[in-house]
Amino acid sequence: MDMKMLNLRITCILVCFGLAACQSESPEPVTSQPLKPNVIIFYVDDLGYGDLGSYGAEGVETPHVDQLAERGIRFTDGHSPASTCTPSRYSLLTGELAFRRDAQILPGDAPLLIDTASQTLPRMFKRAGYKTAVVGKWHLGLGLGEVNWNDAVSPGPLEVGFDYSYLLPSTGDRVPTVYLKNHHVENLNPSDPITVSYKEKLDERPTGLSNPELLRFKADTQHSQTIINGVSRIGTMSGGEDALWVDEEFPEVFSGQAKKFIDSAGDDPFFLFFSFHDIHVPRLPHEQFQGASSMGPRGDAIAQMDWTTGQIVNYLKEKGMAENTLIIFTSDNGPVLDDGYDDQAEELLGDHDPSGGYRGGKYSIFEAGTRVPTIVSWPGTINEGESDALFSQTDFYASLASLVGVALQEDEAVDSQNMLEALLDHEADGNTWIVEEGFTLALRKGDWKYIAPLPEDRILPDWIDNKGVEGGLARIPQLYNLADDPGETKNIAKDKPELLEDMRDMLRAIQQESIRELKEEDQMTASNK
Ligand code: NG6
Ligand code: CA
Repeated sequence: MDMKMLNLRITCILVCFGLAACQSESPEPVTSQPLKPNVIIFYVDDLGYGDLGSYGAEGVETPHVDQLAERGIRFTDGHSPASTCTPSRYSLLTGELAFRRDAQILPGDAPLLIDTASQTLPRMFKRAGYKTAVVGKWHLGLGLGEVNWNDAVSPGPLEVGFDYSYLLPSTGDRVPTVYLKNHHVENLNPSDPITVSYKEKLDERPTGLSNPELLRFKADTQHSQTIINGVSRIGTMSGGEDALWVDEEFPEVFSGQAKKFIDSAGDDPFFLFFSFHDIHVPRLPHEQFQGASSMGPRGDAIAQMDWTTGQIVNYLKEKGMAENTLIIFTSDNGPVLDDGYDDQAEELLGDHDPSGGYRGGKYSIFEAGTRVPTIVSWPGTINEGESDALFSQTDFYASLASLVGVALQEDEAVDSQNMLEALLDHEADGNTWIVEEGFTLALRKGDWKYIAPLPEDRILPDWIDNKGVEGGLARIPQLYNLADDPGETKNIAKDKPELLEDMRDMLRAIQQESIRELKEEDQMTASNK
């Protein structure tokens, strides 16, 4: 397609259908025939800004993902909502900032965090006629508390808008280490029921503390409970022998599930939330990827993640669906090396910089906590290239609603801004400001970044200081200019009292009111002038 035709197509998507993103009373689509491409969100776990070939990685190659970047938009200022998993996933799927729900890293026995009565990203897609599925890591809680894993586990993804789910219920390092298919544990033998406890030790299986000689690698105390597949995990579990997953099989199992779901959608458009376990700990790549990088298991897990992406993207190509599928590829938070297991991530790093030149990483309020690789690909439709547009994954909800012609309800995705133009055109502007979260909040406005002091009453997990990551937390306000100081080394709060006050007030206002309300007030003030 020549450039003129391409621009015309993007303009038509934005003008003809994008109007729908304005909120309305009606939950129904307000346009007659918006484009309805399939949408896949590839959500990698803990992938840092510098962890892909196309973002400067050393020591590992990522050809499949790099190809998406080549035939798409490669963003340099795209952000996960938070620097840990649960709050990021919560904001992505609800369009609401996670601090409003006080969403923190959830234990493996936590109840479902998302309100089943609320609108969600998959529900929005269903209103547009999509089939929806989540495959992979969930970590948003399941059930109502005290889950009985031998019975139907509910509420979960099916109760918040997914038609199909095939889950790793919490994280790879937390029990239960079983797959949950819709409401039920896969391959469960009823005569060998599962019990899970995060409080007491269930003595059927050895733990890392009692039997360290059985471990493939050493772990910290929190990760030293039940041993499964030679690796100790957080929490204890007994029973369920036939249902236990084998970590090395994740790529085959999850990519297989994704393909099955794609087939099952038939002629309907689909939304697939493909949520990787990679490159979270424990990093146990399949034999095929062992040694694929020069960085040991962490690098090999990146290679495995790349292969898995390729499996699904190539499948779309084989089925002639590539040009009708919008792919978003990104990560839930920044990178971490030692996250509880002695897998040599630090020792074998070489020249690789997982944070890609930014400061901090997972758990951090500095940029590398949330600035993550972000790629959008939709061959033949979008204006490909590199984009420095600022935006947050919280904005995907309103943007995608706009794309598929769904009008948002008044209380739906209240912090999500329609950034569709930026997602489709590398020359378009991004958001004026975004919120970042990492145990405290930060506000980005252009190149300015204000980090709020750590609240007095905030209790941090006691392991946080041992991660080798700079948290960026302080009891005093911080202000940085990322244009001159991308590494956030010079706190200029004292030199810019007025700007500091403006940004502090803005962030406080966001804590009181939703971003949508604030933007509407802004527009009203502007139109009254
Ligand atoms: C922490 C775990 C860490 C990881 C993290 C969740 C300890 C000491 N650390 O509690 O290993 O599991 O939770 O990571 O237990 S996330 O990417 O899902 O947010
Ligand atoms: Ca994560």
